[in-house]
Amino acid sequence: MNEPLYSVKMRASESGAHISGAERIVPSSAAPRTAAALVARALNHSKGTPDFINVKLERPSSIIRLKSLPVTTHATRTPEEGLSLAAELLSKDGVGRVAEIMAKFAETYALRGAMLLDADTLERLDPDPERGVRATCMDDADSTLKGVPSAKNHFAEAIVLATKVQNAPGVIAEICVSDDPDYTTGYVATRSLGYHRITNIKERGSPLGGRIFLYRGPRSDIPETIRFLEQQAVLVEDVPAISAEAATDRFASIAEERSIRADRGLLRSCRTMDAPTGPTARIDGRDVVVLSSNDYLDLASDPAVVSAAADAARQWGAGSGGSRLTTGTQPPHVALEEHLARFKGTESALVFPTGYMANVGVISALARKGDVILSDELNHASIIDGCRLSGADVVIYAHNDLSDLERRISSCRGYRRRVAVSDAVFSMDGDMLDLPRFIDICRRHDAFSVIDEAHATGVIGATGRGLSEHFSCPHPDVIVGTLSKALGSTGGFVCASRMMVDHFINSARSFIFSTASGAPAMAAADAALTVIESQPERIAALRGNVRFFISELARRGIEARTDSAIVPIRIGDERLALQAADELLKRGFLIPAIRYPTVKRGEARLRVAIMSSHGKDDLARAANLLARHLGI
Ligand code: WAQ
Ligand code: MG
Repeated sequence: MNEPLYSVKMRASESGAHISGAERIVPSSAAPRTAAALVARALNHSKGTPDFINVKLERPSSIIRLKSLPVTTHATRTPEEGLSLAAELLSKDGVGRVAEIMAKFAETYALRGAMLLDADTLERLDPDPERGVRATCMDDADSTLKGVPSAKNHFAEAIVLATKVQNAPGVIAEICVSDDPDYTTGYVATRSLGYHRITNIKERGSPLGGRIFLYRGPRSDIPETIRFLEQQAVLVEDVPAISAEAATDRFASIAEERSIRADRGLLRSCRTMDAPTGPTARIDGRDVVVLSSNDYLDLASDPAVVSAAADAARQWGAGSGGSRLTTGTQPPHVALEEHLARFKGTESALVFPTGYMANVGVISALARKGDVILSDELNHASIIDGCRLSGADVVIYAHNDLSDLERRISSCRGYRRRVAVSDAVFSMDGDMLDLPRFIDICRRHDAFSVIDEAHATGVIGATGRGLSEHFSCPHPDVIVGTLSKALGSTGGFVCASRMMVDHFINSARSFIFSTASGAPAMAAADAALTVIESQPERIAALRGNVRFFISELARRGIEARTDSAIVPIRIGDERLALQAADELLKRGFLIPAIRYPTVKRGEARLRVAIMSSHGKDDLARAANLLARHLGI
């Protein structure tokens, strides 16, 4: 390939102050995207928002290729230790007056470039004492393959610079300290010793950094040395791989992620609720109507449920003290599992510490490499994570589009196992799976059918038993569910045949390697099931409230639909959704904004969750505020 190479340089500043600079040498075909990537880097810099970005492309008249200096890393614990190692390395390579050279370092802090020092007389040789000498026009020869990193990779840039500098005529050594406050790694490079990284060479938090190039040779050669440093294009070959993590300032890169999230309206934090959360709660000392709880039937603080938990704590203790397969199984675990199986109408049930772990455990126990999982594009994150963990091929089908599932499953023949998995009720849209058709497709294509009834248990079906009750249809092969929503407790579960449950006991790693839930959580869920069985009117009340709220919205021109107790109100823009949620909270209604990555980018929404115990007046007021705030 004889494509011409171009040097692409970017420099960004704000009010004249330098923010970001970078350069690459790339084949002409890669030049446009390289320029774009460098501009993106400048625009997302943690140091500020540039008001000036200069991008310059040049075709160098000659390019030389140099082999990378060999790299050695020294882990030092303190800056003193780091600096004395640097001095030791320099003197080992025949540099005298090391202490005086190190003292000169203070004068480098103000420079944008490096100080060029006569190694013996310590005279400054760089022509511009305000700026110092800058090494430019260089790149890693493989950089087009590696792409342009979005965050500065200190090592990748420094090894290229150091290699060029040690090949400049007359230069015998370099010492470098980064000016990034959080990057404490510096280096000493010499032609014979190579590149020595020193992991702690300055105090964390200090913005003082600089470079000294040491020169030994005739004065008459200095102009050529400076020309070489500033103008000669250089590609460095065989740069050793150092993990991006080890070479990127790890704290600065975390701060950068945070600022990008904040810019996009995607920053999150935990909010403390000051009172038990039911249909109402207290936040920052103020009473609010909660329209975001998954405690659909208001069982988390039901007296029967609470006293069952308290009794169990007294009898069995707060924690189980062990995995279910060692010493963690207590009578309340067994009783709850029997009750769950009876309630759902399956042979057997198994409890997991959380619903997330139930999905991850079940899916990774059903499928592995050589298998295929078909997964709805809007399935919950715990299903997605289970798919990833399994190692199986994953085929995503269009949301709730069972024709698409059927098309895709038809072409999944060569696999050992096929597994189709879907939420029963989709947590962010509130719509429901067509279970009879799902099961039919799975049977015809010899696939395991798995559904997650997290938002269906206690909500769907006349007595809250879920989708099979609603559709009067058989069960799928595996039902996953949670104790943490309508059952008012905490934990997850699986309902299936004895054979399948036994398989999960033996192979679901999130079950095997977790400490069992405590007896109080088990007894609470058990008592909640009893309440649901004896008071089906709670489910009727929940359904009545959902219908009422939807009609209140409709009366005010907001079209919303749901098959469950989740009512999404679409906004789109993340920041607008956040503003709406803030506004509603100020007026006493807690309705959270749901944003990426929970939903797709640009599909932010307010997500209302209805409870059986909400008052009609509160629901009507919420609908009113929504209509007013959304400007309808
Ligand atoms: N030419 C000469 N001097 C320069 C240049 C250049 N192109 N760029 C920066 N300097 C000077 C300037 O005074 C800076 O304040 C100082 O060097 C430090 O620059 O993990 O990040 O870009 O092995 O902060 C070394 C360790 C990281 C890497 C060096 O330098 C590793 C670093 P920074
Ligand atoms: Mg820097």
